[in-house]
Amino acid sequence: MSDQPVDYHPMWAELGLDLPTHDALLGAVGQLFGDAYLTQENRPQGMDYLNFVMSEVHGLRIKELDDYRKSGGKVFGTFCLYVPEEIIRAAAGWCVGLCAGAEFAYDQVEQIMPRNTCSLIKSFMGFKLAKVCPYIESADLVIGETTCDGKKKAYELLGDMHNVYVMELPQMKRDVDMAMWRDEIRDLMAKVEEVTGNTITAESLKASIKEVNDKRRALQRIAATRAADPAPISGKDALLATQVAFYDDVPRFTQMMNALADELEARVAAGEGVAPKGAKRILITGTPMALPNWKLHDIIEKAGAVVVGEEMCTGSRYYQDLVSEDASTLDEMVSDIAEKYLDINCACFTPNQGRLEDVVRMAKELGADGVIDYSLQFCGLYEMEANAVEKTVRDAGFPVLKITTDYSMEDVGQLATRIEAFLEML
Ligand code: BJ8
Repeated sequence: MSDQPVDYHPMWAELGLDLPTHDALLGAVGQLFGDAYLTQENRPQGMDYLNFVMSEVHGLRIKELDDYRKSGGKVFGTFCLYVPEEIIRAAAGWCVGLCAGAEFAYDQVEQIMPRNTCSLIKSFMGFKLAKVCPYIESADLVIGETTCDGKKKAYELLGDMHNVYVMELPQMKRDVDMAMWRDEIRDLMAKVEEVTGNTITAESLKASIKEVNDKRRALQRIAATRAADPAPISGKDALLATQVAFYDDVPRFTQMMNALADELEARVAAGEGVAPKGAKRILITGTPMALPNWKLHDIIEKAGAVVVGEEMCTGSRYYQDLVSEDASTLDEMVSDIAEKYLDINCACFTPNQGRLEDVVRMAKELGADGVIDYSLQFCGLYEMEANAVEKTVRDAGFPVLKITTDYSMEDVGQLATRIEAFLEML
């Protein structure tokens, strides 16, 4: 076998990427990863797998998607936790997360949407407009959802450039909302069957429920080890595991994350950790951090603290609940899926008391010294809810710091100063 690195440029060209711009993006992400990740000491060996995945994030994984599509398979891109991966996999579709976590081509983006739009939306639109995301270009269908107003309208714009389907998500959790949500999931099933040409059966859905639950169980094991002092894994590494969960092959990822969890459990038993025992422990709550957004974790951990949990969609909201595996009919399974997904505590719901309870519970279980509430600028939902989070967390006895930021690196110095001051008073 040759040791020559594979040249993926022909594949990227076939997907329609703008090659010079894409090369520049990959170079920047590689540098960011090196600075944030490869400078860490005493990382678990199991992180080698995620390092490898990152080194091939636009390479080998895209090649796998490409091969799958060439053999007749279909790929579905999603932006939000509410889109059930189980449904897609039950029709032999592959699901990839698309939320983008880097500032890109904002000049083009601001020609079609307001400047004061959150970074997450601007980023995915920038990736599309600049033709630098091989995931969206590999997606036969992008599945959006009516969560926040910005996303809703952005999907209309995206619909002019890509094949888009939007799920209607209720914004309350009453019985009537659940009934409507079940219907939405049935409609999604029909759409996925149409795109894949495959029928979802009770058997295939049962298998995919189990498979996706297994992925969540592996992430739950990793999360549980973070309650130990010293923490056996950095917050940055744990965040990366959840970010990669949205892209990677499900059975392979589950296997590798269970191996990582074995290692972390052994570290806990041996009293080994990544930060010195007694390092300040931080729980983060807020808007999701899509790849390659590692900004806040990086600042906190370079200041000597350790992030022990994320109450966010790239964290506990992704893996803390499982779909029941008891059902035997298709209808029962759809109900179980609807129930599990409507239980996610996103700020687009009113009221959203469950999130407040989760934050306090997690802060206690993980032995946090303080909580950082993180909102992306111009995200009205999370910025508004930050006040309730602050009050609830403070009333429960935890110091809290509210941070509003975006994907730019301009405020890193200022954030570092605020975070260092917060850590000192803990
Ligand atoms: S379930 S958090 S992934 S909607 S940050 S785009 S809300 S303006 S991301 Fe989300 Fe699903 Fe909810 Fe999770 Fe809008 Fe806010 Fe931007 Fe946001």
